[in-house]
Amino acid sequence: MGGSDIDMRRLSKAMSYALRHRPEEFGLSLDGRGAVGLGELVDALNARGRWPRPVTPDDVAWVVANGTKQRFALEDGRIRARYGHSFSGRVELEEAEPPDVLWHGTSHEAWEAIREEGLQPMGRQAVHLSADQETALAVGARHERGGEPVLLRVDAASARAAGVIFWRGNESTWLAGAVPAKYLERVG
Ligand code: HQG
Repeated sequence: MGGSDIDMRRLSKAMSYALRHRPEEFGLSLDGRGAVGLGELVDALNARGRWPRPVTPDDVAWVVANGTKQRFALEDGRIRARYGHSFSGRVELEEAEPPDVLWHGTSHEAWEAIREEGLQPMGRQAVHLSADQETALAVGARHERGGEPVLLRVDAASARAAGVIFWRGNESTWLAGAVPAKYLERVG
């Protein structure tokens, strides 16, 4: 990513770590939506990491705008992760109506549990679903090294009608509460 002297992939990972997983390690106190002032994040990144030169607000804004996925939102000088949170305090997201069908890619091993228990948030605050099959397969492939992932079709419309809450992550990512197995169909 980018032609900068700062490795933008490394910067993106540090931003994810600070905004999704360990804000306290960076001395950050996120608001209810998981947002923090851009300047505060920049100061924290500089205080906690070794960089070839100080990270600037423009570097962080570059990652927000040009990262491979829309992982972050920067609005009115405040930045937050759009999905992926794992810290214990709950992030308030805006509930949204999902498309009727969503997808989830996973490993064969996880599928053995999912077919019984349904999709659980596991280490994160929400279950992560994909808007299209291609994205789901890419997400699943991370868990199924060297093999074809398992592809699940999620009957989001019925799950929502039954009370499962959905939130928008980014263009290709939806978040949900636990999804019972009856709304899942293995298609690959
Ligand atoms: C599985 C990436 C056993 C689930 C991606 C998944 C995504 C169960 C794993 C985002 C289970 C959790 C999140 C159950 C679910 N028993 N295993 N009952 N229910 N699982 O990494 O969805 O690049 O926390 O199938 O693009 O893989 O970081 O979630 O395999 O959007 O921006 O437990 O992370 O985005 O794994 O990926 P993860 P995920 P970034």
